[in-house]
Amino acid sequence: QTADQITTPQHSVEGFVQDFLRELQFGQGMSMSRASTNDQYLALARTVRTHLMSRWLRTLDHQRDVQAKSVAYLSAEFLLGRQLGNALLATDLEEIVEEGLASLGIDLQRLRSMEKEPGLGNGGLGRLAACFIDSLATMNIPCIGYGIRYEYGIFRQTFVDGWQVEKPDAWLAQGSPWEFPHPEAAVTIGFGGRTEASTVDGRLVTRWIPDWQVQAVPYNYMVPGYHNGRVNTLRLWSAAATESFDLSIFNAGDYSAAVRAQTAAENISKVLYPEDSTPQGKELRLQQQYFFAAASLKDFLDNVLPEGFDLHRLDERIVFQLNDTHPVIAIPELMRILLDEKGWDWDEAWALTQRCFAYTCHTLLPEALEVWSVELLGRLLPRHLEIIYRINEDFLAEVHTAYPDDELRVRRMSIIAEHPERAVRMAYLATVAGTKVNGVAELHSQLLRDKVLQDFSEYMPEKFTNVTNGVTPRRFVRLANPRLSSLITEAIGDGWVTDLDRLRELEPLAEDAEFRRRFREVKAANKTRLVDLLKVRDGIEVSPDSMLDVMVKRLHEYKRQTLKLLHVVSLYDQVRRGDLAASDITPRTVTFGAKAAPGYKMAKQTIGLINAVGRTINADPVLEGRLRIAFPANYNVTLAERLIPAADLSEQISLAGKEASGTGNMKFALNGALTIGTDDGANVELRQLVGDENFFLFGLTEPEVAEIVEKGYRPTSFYESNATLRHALDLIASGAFSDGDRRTFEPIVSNLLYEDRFLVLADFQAYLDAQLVVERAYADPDAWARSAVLNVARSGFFSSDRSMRDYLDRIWHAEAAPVPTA
Ligand code: 26Y
Repeated sequence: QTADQITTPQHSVEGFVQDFLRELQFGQGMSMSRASTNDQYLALARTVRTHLMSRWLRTLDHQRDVQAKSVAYLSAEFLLGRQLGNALLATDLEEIVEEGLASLGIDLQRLRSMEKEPGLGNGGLGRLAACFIDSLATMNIPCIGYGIRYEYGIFRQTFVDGWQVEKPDAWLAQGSPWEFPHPEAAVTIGFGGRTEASTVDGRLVTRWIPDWQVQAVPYNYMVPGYHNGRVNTLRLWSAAATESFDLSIFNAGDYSAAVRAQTAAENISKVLYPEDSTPQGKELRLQQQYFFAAASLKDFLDNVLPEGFDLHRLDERIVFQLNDTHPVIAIPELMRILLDEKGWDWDEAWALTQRCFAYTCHTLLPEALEVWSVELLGRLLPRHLEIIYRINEDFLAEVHTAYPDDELRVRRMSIIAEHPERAVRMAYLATVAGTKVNGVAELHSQLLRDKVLQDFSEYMPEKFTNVTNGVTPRRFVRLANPRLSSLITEAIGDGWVTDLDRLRELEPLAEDAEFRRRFREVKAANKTRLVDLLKVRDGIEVSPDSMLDVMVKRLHEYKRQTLKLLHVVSLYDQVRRGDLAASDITPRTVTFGAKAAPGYKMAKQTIGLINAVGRTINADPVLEGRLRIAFPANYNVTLAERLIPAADLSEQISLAGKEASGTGNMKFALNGALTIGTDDGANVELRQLVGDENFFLFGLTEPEVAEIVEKGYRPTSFYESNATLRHALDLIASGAFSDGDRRTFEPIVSNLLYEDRFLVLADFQAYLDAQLVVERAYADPDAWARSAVLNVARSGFFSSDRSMRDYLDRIWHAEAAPVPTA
């Protein structure tokens, strides 16, 4: 059957109601009277997805016919967020569904709230991958996303006495209507064992004989373009035991052992690792990485490419984009396939491999650069280790030729580190093997070139480039902020949804008093919506009349949540001392959202401290209506979509030179919050775009930080010379927030006093000063609204559509392939 024969469901209220009832009865097996809300949600999801199905099949047919170059986005994380809203938007079904359900007495919003978001990512990197595949679909670029279908995504955060307690995220438990399993298309992935060299027809051939195997079962997800008839595919792999493996043990009569083997195999895709900056070299993580990298390559070569395709031209059909180092093991895997399975010689295989991969780096922290011990890699993937050694040998010989008198440099550039143990530096491997290496914001790319990968950028400068991150305007403006979207559309039409630069057309309206009034109305309504949600979701009482000051992101020392907290503590302390009248404080609700990696002690302490300070301040009648802390648990994409549109002030206060880009910063600006921020990551570009007068800049610059650190930073000197700071820190140390127990938060206080790796104390005064500027600005709501409108109008650059354009021009060289509509 061809796609043309597929009947598309009707795009009408009556048609929808019929389809929905049919799904409920024949799909879900439920009558209207007996159906639970979850049954209704599942039936709705299945009804909506049928609207995408014909587009999906047509996209696949079209791909086969035109054979355009595709992008394979390899990522260990895809932090998708809820699917229903996005599917409704892509198919233009929002109004029809709302009306149809209402006619049945069902509230669409209620069904939407049933959906558990797939939390298959930690934070920025995973969410970026989700934004990118959304943009590629919308721009009609053939793309396939490859990743892992974790049975448990990022943990669900709860607070017990203010301390973080992690709960498993059983996101699949209530049914998962957005995925399509294909067990018949499973591929087998080997691990362990040994290699065997032999001579065939006078040629040396090597074979890898793994000693255990697992099945990789693909689960397909639809990635709909916005109103364009394209639906790309996201293929996530799930691990299962191989039948033969089970059977051999079963035949030996040990049934229990067979079941245990199955469990061991399934462990590979069981859970997302919740660490996002200190790789621990865990064997299971390396298994996950090879599992999905190898399955994805095999899938593309065997199933996506047409039969008989000449692999020498592989780079004309695909580019594998490596989202950080997590999929980098795909590089030696492609070499292994070409050498050992296809019988190519080394130079031929290496030349092709070097044309097929590109690498994106997302960090600057040295401790976040992934290395795998030679011992572990050799044990799990012996053939790959041999290949990596050979790549390194050839590469170092080349470097030696280029710098014959610089043995030190040659050693520095080795893909194999010698200390503290022999280990493979995955970022170096990716740099050597890829066509391009990119950072994720201008400053970050510059620092990559000048610091992290300096030797490499000197040796092969042409490989290095920048692509500043972006976010999808579909989810983060159109869906998350319907009121602002309507206001914008009314003013300039709806073209901005796929061409975000057009927000520029709003600039003159910043001078229009009526527009500013309506803009403020939108913000106020969004705040009310958030206040209602926080009450129901978390039992938190927030005043809609205060400044909503928001810091949401993973909890990390370099992001400096403690700096924000010291600001709050110092306001509280000044009021307590009588140095500041509570009535002189601009009413604010300081809102945090942050998960800490479960093994990251300092981060978990900080969560405890935020909640402890919140408990004290929120209970203090003197500060009532003036200063509040709100810390809803379990910050995720769904909460972000509610929080960001309501925010007045966006906190982007990382130590300069540490935040590679940030993407929350972009979402806030696009939703009309003003930013208080350091000169770091994409903040730099944001400030240049919106203008100094519409951005609250503070703090040391990256070169200043480097100089202070070079000279020897002494945090106590700031403590000693700044009374406000001293009082705030002393108050925490005194046990004021821990029932008088001085030990509770001692680790945080001593860390700040005696180490302070991220110069919180050095930037403290500058931050307080900047917050005073914020207060003065907020005192004039109309002027604030003018700045906020200008932030929206000038942030169109941060659309992930623009990021995709940059990747296409600078790295991928693929083109749009519009899918013909039926
Ligand atoms: C290896 C393992 C421990 C690991 C797992 C996840 C290492 C890193 C990560 C995730 C990193 C991440 O999310 N980085 C963020 O990427 C964003 C998208 O480029 C940036 O905006 C942000 O600055 C960066 O911290």
